[in-house]
Amino acid sequence: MIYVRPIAMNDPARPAGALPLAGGWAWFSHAEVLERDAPPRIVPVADLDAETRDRLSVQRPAFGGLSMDRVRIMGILNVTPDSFSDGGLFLKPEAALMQARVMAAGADILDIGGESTRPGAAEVAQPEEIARTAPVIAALRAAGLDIPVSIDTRKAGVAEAAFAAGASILNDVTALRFDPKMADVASQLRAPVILMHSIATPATMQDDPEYDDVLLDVYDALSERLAVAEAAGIARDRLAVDPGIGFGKTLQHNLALLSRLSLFHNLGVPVLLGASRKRFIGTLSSESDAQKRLPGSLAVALAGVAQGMQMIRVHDVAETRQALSLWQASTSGVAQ
Ligand code: HH2
Repeated sequence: MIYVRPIAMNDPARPAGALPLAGGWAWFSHAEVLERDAPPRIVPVADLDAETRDRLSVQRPAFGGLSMDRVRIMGILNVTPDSFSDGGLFLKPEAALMQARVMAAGADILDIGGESTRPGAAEVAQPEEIARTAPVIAALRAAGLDIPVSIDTRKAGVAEAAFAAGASILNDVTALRFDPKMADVASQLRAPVILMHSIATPATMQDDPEYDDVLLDVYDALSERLAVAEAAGIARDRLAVDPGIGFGKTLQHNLALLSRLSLFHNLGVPVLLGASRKRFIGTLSSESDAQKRLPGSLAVALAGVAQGMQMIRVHDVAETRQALSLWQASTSGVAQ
């Protein structure tokens, strides 16, 4: 089997014959062809078959009502006592609502979670997770905030309660693996779903994770989860994928994924990148305090945008918005 990775470019000068990358801001004139047992090759787009060229270049359908022709910022709001960087800050509903208002000013989506999935985190009982998340979603709707809300959960009951309260996107860090009811519930809710790659559970995922080839293994796993979701009745145009940075991955695994993220466009759906404040940023910058990892987080987010990531999940919404608009202006030569 071969894997075709478009080589993403952002230069204002496009050679004739170059194709738009997933209908977005980047383009590609060459692709890297990867195989498990052969060295990579670089080929011009003219050498790709028509189906592959189409899949890599057509604009993705709108996801959760948001067009995918520009980068969408997902703001993280963890209503938990123990999330790795904002744990305990927004556990009180008033604090969560205030943070939601601040984030809604710059974010395209608010991602609300009631269970930390940081490495080593323990599972939260479903009633407790519902009690943390659903009232906050209801409160922000009651306050007139109409920003799309995604519920970050691996439990079907939490997803149902969140949708009843006003959420409209499901973000499952186990790609529908954890709760046997999740695929059916997502299908019944007609939810747009983000399928994130992870292995095992947060409690054990960092116990020496191993892959044959992390990039290709994660790609195959996401391809399989897309098929499972479709078989459960969730249409392809309601699905997005995420390589799951830090979820069952070493530093080297994370970097191997980040440097070749554009491969995931071959799955034909929008791709989300979540790297904000994560441990590998602390490791590479010698910064143990997660709240001081903004510069590294911005650098990784922009590197993802350069590879055509349609959605980026971040803690620092206003700062990311500023970095993104300057990146866009200075790569395109046009004030946005
Ligand atoms: N990362 C976290 C949680 N949910 N969802 C997606 N789609 N992608 C991610 O990379 C992702 C995610 C972990 O980060 P955070 O929510 O900040 O921490 P915690 O799990 O400790 O609450």
